[in-house]
Amino acid sequence: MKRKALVALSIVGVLALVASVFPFAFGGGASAAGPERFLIFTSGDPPVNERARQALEQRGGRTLSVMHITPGLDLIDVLVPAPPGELLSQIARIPGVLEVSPDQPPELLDDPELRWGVDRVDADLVWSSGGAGQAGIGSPSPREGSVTGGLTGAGVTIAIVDSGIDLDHPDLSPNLATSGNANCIDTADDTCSTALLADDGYGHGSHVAGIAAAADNAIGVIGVAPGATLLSVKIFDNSGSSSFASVVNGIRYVAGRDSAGNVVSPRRADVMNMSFGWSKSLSKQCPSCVTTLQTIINEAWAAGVVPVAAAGNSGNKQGSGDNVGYPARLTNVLAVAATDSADKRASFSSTGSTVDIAAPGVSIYSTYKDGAYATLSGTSMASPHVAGAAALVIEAAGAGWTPGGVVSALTGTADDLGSGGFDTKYGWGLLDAQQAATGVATTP
Ligand SMILES: [Ca+2]
Ligand SMILES: [Ca+2]
Repeated sequence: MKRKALVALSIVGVLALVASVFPFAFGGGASAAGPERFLIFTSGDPPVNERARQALEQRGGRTLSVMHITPGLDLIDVLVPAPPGELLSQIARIPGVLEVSPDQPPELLDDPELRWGVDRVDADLVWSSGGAGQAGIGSPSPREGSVTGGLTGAGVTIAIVDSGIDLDHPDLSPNLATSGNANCIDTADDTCSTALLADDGYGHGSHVAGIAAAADNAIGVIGVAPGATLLSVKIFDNSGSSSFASVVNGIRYVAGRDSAGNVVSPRRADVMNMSFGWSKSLSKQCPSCVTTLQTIINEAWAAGVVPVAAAGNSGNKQGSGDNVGYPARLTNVLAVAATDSADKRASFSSTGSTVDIAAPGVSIYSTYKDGAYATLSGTSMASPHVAGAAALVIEAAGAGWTPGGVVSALTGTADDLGSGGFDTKYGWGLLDAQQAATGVATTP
């Protein structure tokens, strides 16, 4: 036993050493022996792309897709045989190749250490008043069948860009879009396909979807906007893995664009929830990834989509420093911090000047995969509260609403928390969905 442990330890030591000498060798999340996934950013000139592809394919590499991001920036998503070091150096030296990076898959922003497991409940369970998921969205807490004010998000579509949505969940299926649900991770090139199921085999996306818009149907839970339409845009597979390309394609799908950036449809949703992200060090690891994300977020914004994102789970106990992640820290993204049932910032909730608003994100009970329910924590859970509230604001505003107007309504009516006015822990304060949508102040 002792010897076995020693051997295991020494392998870890060698791996760590190799990884530090060859930073490319263990990036991308693929196994060390198999081909690994990389992102090649180019100036977009066809001869440059061709030279990069030739160099790659002569050495047994494979092009998965070429994405046009913006004039002067193309992204080639590739598989490179191991060890990739020399080939990638060669490609990086081609004039017009701007950057070579290991794939940068995003992470889901629930907190695995706080995952309380799946609680299967009886179908007749009705939302209890103790449910933290409803705290702060206006009181008294809405219960099944008792939604008042006439605002439910009806006619508004919320895209859940996530691990899919449990398509036959009795508390979600009534609100699921009848067409357009797409899978952007199980295709060969991570483009979005409506031919593949956008079902959730992981659980995170179903949880997020329920917080935003679980049905008001006398079972389970009720979402912030129980009359809104849910569009599933699956960018995480059933094991919770994703890729940079699937994010680009998924967000573009919501904005009505194809992977080449061409407008192929009006926007497919009015609100886009992103309970995933990267740490802010993405700007050092892959600067062109950040440029790419800002470009596609701006496309969505210009198409009339309200982008809402989890601020990140990189906060510290004292709430100091700037540790908001991407895409939350980008321009034109509403960044959501997490609070607990006492309206205090969750210690994991990221802080910084790009936090816009706060919402419940600790021990949130919502829908889960396989028809179940679960309690999860994270800024992942805070974000869809705001996405649901955005749907209420849009319904109330009627024709002529703009993403900027929706953002102003949400931040301008938030209940101030922490230090007076805007602060780096809560942004403008705790979401007040009712006041944001109706203009009527409620007692927190
Ligand atoms: Ca329900
Ligand atoms: Ca404040």
